Amino acid sequence: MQANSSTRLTTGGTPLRIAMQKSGRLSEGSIALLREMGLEFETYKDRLFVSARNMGVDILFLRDDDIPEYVQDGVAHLGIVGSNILEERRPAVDRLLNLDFGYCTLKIAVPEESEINRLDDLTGKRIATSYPEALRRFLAEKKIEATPVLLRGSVEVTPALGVADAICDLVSTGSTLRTHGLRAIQTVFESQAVLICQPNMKPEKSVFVQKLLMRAKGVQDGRRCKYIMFNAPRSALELIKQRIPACRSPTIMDLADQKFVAVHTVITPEDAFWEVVESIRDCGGSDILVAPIEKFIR
Ligand code: PRT
Ligand code: ZN
Repeated sequence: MQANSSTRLTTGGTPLRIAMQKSGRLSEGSIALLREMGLEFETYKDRLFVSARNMGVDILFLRDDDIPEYVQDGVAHLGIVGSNILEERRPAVDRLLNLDFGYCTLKIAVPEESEINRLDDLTGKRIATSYPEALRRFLAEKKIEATPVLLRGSVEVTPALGVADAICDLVSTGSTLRTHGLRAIQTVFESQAVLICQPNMKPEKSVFVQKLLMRAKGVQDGRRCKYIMFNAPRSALELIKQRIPACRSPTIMDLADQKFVAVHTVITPEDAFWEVVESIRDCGGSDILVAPIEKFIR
C-alpha cells in the first residue's frame, strides 16, 4: 500500500528506534498506541524488529527488563516500559509521558493469619521481592529495619515455604494474593506504562521525538475526553456556563425553535463526566449526545 505522504515523518538519516515489550502485559497497549499515532507496521511472532511502512521508524520488540538499558545506551531512542522497572533500576532516561495502561501497584503483603498488620511489625522480618532496591529505599524512608530477599519470580509462594515472612510484589486484580492466602498491608508505589526517551539526543532526532510525543498526547487526550452535545433553553445558558466548568466557553448553535440552543463542548477527565451530565440536566439541558474523540490536539 502507498504510504500517505502527509503522515510521513523522517529525520532524513537513520530511522528512529522505538523499543516495546515483545510479548507480555504491555504489548497490546503499546502496539495500539503506536498504531493510533499513525505508525503502520506488522508484527511477526519471531521478528525482533520491524520498520514502519510510512515513516522513518524501526520498532524493536524486547523483553521489558531490557528496554531501559537499550534506551539509556542509545540503542533505542524511545521506549515503552512499566514505571515499576524505572523505580527499581533508576536508569538515565527521560520520562516523557504516562500512558494510562499497564496499571499495577507494588504492595507489601503477608499471610492472612500473620501477626504482621502494620509497617512497624515488619521490623526484623524477611520480605521476598523482585524489587529489592525499591523496597530498600521505601523501608529506609520509613525507618523500618527489615531484610529484602531477592527472588526473580513466584514470590507469592515464599511465605508458605518459610522462605520469607512477607512479600513485596506487583498487584493488579489482587487474585494472585487471594489465591495464595495473602493480604496487602502497604502500598510502595503505583505503576503504569510510560514513554521514555534517551537523554541528550541529536537535535534532528529530538525534533522527530517531539512530533511523536505530540501525536501520543493527541491519542491519549482523545481517549480521555468526550465530545458532548445537548439542547438547552436559551434562558439557561448563563447558568450552564457558570455551573459547568466544561461549558465555560462552548460552541452555541441556534435551533429552529428560537427558545432553544444546541451546546457543543469537550469534557476532559478533570470534569468528572457523570457529574457534568447531571449538572446539565439540572440546568434544563436535554437530548444529551456523547461521542468519543479519536484524537485531541491541544
Ligand atoms: O518476557 P518479559 O520479561 O518481557 O515479561 P515479564 O513476564 O517480565 O513481564 P509481564 O508481561 O508480566 O509484565 C510487564 C509489565 O506489566 C510489568 O513490568 C508491569 O509494569 C506491568 N504489570 C501490570 C504487571 C502486572 N500488571 C501484574 N499483575 N506485571 C506483573 N504482574 C504480575 C505480578 O508480578 C503478580 O505475579 O501479576 C501477578 C499479580 O496479578 P494479579 O492480577 O493477580 O494481582
Ligand atoms: Zn520481564
